[in-house]
Amino acid sequence: MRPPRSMPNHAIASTSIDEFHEVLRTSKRIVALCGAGLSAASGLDTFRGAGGMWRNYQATSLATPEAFEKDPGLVWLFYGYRRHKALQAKPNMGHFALAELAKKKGDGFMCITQNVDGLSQRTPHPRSQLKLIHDTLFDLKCFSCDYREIDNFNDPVHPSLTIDDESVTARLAGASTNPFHNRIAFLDPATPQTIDPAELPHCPKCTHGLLRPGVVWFGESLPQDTLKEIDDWFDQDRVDLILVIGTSAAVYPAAGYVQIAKRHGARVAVVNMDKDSLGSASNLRKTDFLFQGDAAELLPQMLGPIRDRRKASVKEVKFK
Ligand code: BV8
Repeated sequence: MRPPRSMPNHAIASTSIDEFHEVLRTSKRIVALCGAGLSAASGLDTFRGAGGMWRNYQATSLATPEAFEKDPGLVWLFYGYRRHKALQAKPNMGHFALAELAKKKGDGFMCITQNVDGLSQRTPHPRSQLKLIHDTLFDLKCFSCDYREIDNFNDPVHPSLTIDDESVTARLAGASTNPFHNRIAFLDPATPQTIDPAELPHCPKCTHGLLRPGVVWFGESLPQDTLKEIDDWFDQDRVDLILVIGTSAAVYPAAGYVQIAKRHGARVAVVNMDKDSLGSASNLRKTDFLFQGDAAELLPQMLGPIRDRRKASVKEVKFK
């Protein structure tokens, strides 16, 4: 009997870890799609809920080229804060469990991450099996020319961008405590810029362009070489399982990989604190799985059978 339309879409998905282990054991090709929830246990904000706000600014409204055009200093303070937090943070057992799965499965596993925090890279996760589709906080690029600097872990990234509470609060003294007012003020050309752009880091190549965080902003295209690597992996053969981990799966094209995996024959296994807003991972089938809870706790249990405990290392990989 088909469940009535109103029935929540996950009601029929399995929550049995034993059934999942059976599927895991027999799966040759597995893909993971990860979001901010994977790094939540490492103390990093997510984009939804409280985490979605930075100092009364909507995080997503600062993650756009228009915002940088309008007030590069404000956007840099936002990214300076996130770089600092990410550098202070440590990969959690969820990141390490995925690294072990990657080592065990070799080319049979690909991890697509929307996260720009660099935590997966700080585990022994084979780099060729880790796809950074929104790039990273730790690359810098020129807003005007094609200059790109990789692996810049300076904190602060520039003397003008000290992110201690005091100086940021001083810099943002003019901002309202009401996010709505800030959005309006943001659109108002008369609103003064937070930091004089002359003070901000400039491109060493073209000298006039401002350096910007090397992440993919809304409205910007994703790294084509990475997208091609992902498509090539999908086109090699059927896919048995997609792990949808700590993501609201609402930002595209990333969220589209759930459907692509299902079209390649994959079962879906969702790992999320929240069982309702699952975005493109909604409409779970009875052959799919839903594990509600903290990814850092659930992933080691879920991937236990695959992980070779003797060799399982949780040794963090230091920055270069
Ligand atoms: C583009 C980097 C075109 C920067 C990011 C199709 C339909 C509709 C819209 C579009 C479409 N195609 C394109 C669009 C527009 C747009 C888009 O998708 N908009 C959305 C809002 C509708 N997409 C774009 O603009 C993309 N570019 O399309 O360009 C183009 C093409 C050619 C040429 C020119 C242009 C670019 C999108 C990338 C933007 N950059 N990040 C930065 O980080 O600052 S997106 C950013 O937001 C993240 O990377 C991520 O993708 C997204 C946030 O989602 P999550 O990571 O899932 O985080 P969230 O907080 O939402 O959810 C956390 C989840 O974890 C929750 O479910 C929570 O319950 C759970 N959770 C919390 N704690 C835990 C947990 N789970 C487990 N354990 C826990 N402990």
